[in-house]
Amino acid sequence: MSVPIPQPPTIPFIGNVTSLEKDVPLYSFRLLAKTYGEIFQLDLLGRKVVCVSSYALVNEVSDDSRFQKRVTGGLQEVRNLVGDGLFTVYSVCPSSHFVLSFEQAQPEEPNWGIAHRLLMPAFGTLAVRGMMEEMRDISNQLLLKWERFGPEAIIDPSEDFTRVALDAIAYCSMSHRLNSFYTEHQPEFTIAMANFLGESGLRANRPRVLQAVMRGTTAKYEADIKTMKNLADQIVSARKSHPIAKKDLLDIMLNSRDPKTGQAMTERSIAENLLTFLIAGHETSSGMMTFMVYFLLKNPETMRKLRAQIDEVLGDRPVQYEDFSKLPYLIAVMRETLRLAATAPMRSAQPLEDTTIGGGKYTIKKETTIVIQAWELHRDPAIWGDDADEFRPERMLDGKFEALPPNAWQPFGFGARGCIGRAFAWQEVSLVMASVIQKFDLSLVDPSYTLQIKQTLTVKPKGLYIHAAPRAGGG
Ligand code: MNH
Repeated sequence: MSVPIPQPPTIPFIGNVTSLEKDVPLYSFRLLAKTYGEIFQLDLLGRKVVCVSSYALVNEVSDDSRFQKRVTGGLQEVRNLVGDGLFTVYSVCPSSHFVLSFEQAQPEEPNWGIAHRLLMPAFGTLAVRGMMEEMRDISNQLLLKWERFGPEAIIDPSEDFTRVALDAIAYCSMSHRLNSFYTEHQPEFTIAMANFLGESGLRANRPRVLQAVMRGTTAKYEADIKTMKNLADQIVSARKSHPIAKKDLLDIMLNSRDPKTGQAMTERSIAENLLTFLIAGHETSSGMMTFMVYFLLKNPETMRKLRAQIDEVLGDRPVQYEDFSKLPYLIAVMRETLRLAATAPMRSAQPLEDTTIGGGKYTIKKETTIVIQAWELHRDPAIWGDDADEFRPERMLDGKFEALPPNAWQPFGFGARGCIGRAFAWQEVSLVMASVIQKFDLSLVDPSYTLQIKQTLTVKPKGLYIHAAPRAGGG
């Protein structure tokens, strides 16, 4: 028997938009989940959105044969910059009504298939392993900066991790140095990207009439897009006129042919995917490292255990790829960080046909947006128990992580449209965080700091400042 999906009271014309906090929609989504339970729906300026947050429902919609990624809201606005790049490409052509089989249900905009097939191996574990020394080059810039600034300096870890993440992606994937550590303020490109992502999120929930009169904001938005496109075009054309020996991602995109169709990627698609990596690959990783610092500083016993393992395995030599498998506690801390603070807090899906979920309880029409709330999923007591809100890396150790039911831990999304940069992010965060903890005693500038969130397309701690004191003995 089908039952209605709960919905908060609506206001004429604008529906539930006022239910969402403008700066941190995540707070509102979480509150609504607490109030209405595992499923509720919202009317956002005529867009109908169904939010699911329990393990049972999320597990059910994590099924590529029935549901596909939906590009909507802020993500749809990001298309203003990266069009049908990997991250923002539409799954089903909006006009298509003929999705008949699983094979045909694969993402349909052709540029997804071509880019996906060319880039999957290039982002695989083995290829990423080959980027270790380039990542270290960037990571060392952070270590050197903190060392030279000394123990009194007030550090904004989110800014410096953003420098690391952006520079690492640019250097590893396109052999381009952004050199973010050599400017006092973030480089023009970084600022343009941050503004662009913030504004993309805001535009998604702004009524058309209001958007139309906000000329200054729109002009700024367009200028930021231009700044970023110019850099991408520059990188591509510089490479075309000066090829290099290295087979980096840019080289693969320029010179390979899709094994399935024999097609090459167009120059536009290459530029869009370069920008896609920069977008998809920096906020999520830098937010993850910032949350990790926050959790470690709030849980000194965890920090002590992690430090002890790092000291035991590494002593004072630089971490190597082979060490990662000997640092299970580091891995557990990383998993637990992404459980409690998935930096991509929501993803959207849509059913391919009118359907029901929850054992026939809830009817969901084809092309309805389903929002999957990772923060709630990752706290479902049915999976995580009564201490689900506690930061406890031990729950990820000794085979417990491997024994989790499918889709219980889903910070990297799901299925065909899941994260392509997972191995890259994992290696980068392992390298940077192992090195930081090996070399510095971290502390909060304000010991009474409590977590606040800054939300753009992703989330990260806001107003977190730390000291980083080089460890006695040189570390
Ligand atoms: Mn990443 C897709 C999370 C690091 C490039 N990424 C996704 C999705 C999630 C995600 C969730 C699915 C989004 C959706 O369903 O709409 N990604 C992360 C997290 C980290 C991360 C939590 C780090 C921590 N991602 C990276 C890095 C890169 C990257 C690093 C690039 C080097 N991610 C992508 C791309 C996609 C994606 C590209 C889109 C893949 C596709 O749709 O085919």
